[in-house]
Amino acid sequence: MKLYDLPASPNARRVRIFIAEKGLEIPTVAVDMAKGENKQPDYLAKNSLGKMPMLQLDDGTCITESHAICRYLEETHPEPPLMGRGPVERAQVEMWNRRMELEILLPLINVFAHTHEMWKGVHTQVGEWGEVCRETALARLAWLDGEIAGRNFIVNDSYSVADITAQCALVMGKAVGVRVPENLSNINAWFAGVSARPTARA
Ligand SMILES: N[C@@H](CCC(=O)N[C@@H](CS)C(=O)NCC(=O)O)C(=O)O
Repeated sequence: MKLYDLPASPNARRVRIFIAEKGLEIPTVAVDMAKGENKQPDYLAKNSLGKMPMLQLDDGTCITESHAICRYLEETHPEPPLMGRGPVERAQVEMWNRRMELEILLPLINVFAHTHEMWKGVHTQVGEWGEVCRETALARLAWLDGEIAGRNFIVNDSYSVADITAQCALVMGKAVGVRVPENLSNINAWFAGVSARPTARA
């Protein structure tokens, strides 16, 4: 089994942290996007979208989409559970993970994609949309701060994939200048906690 990785990617980081939390050691292959390695025929044959992360199993099966990779690892290595225990908690983790993806991570990725120099000439950038996404991300952070009041984690009282998605989103935010405002004390306390985990820099 090997993980096709993009070290700076928030989506790849989600999977790396998940793997580390499970205590697994999966070899990684760093794909050099700057050199276009992900657009070469051999990579496209494995993942026609040319994106990372991608997990290749020993029988050659390729799984893409960070959440699908995490799902596979959860099923094959259930302990410690990172996707909830029992039907209700599993649904809550799914719900919050999806919220973290759509409401926090996606706007921050859009800020990066539409305002950062790195993407100039690579794809069409709409700077104004990037700025709208910046405002959206800040509004969603204020929302999240209220939601997690009194909690140490995004869902109930244990660390889950929803925390991983949210923490990777905030790391991405820092890279594009969207920092959590100081007055959002619940998020700041939660982020300090998850960032102190030994797996945070996986
Ligand atoms: N929905 C996918 C997104 C994967 C994705 O967009 N990966 C980016 C890095 S964060 C990538 O590989 N981009 C390369 C490209 O678009 O050329 C997931 O969750 O894994």
